[in-house]
Amino acid sequence: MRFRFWVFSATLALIGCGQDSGAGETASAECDGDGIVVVDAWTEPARAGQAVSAAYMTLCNGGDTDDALVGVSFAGADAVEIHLSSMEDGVMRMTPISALALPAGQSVSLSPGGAHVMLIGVTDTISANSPPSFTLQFETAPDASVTVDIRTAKDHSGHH
Ligand SMILES: [Cu+2]
Repeated sequence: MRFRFWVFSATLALIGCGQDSGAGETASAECDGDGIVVVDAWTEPARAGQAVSAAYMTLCNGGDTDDALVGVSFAGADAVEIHLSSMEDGVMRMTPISALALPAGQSVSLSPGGAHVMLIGVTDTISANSPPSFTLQFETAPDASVTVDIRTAKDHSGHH
């Protein structure tokens, strides 16, 4: 079991490792919209049986009241968590968070090296032929369904 745990940790480190800039920070910018709009949702291809994968997106809260992303559900993984990456003493760490703040009039980006949606125990193959559909749960706004694009992040190579 020690060995299995090590493999799992190494995979987490690889996935959590993205661009160095912006680690631990959540980029935000002003935005307009009607309620919460999800744009640019993407994930990498993943095999059924893969230990972990991650998904990213930008959430614009165009409403007048602060909200928060409090959960993500996806039928093709054993568990889905919202994680925050941070750099501590040169080591990238990921911390599960129960809510990601979405201030009114701001867009918040989940991106490699920062906040991300962690897919734990992938059970359905994720590919361009079968793009995943997530349901996002918010503190106040109604649930939103989002279809996620498949991309390959080139910046993951060479970091291992
Ligand atoms: Cu993570």
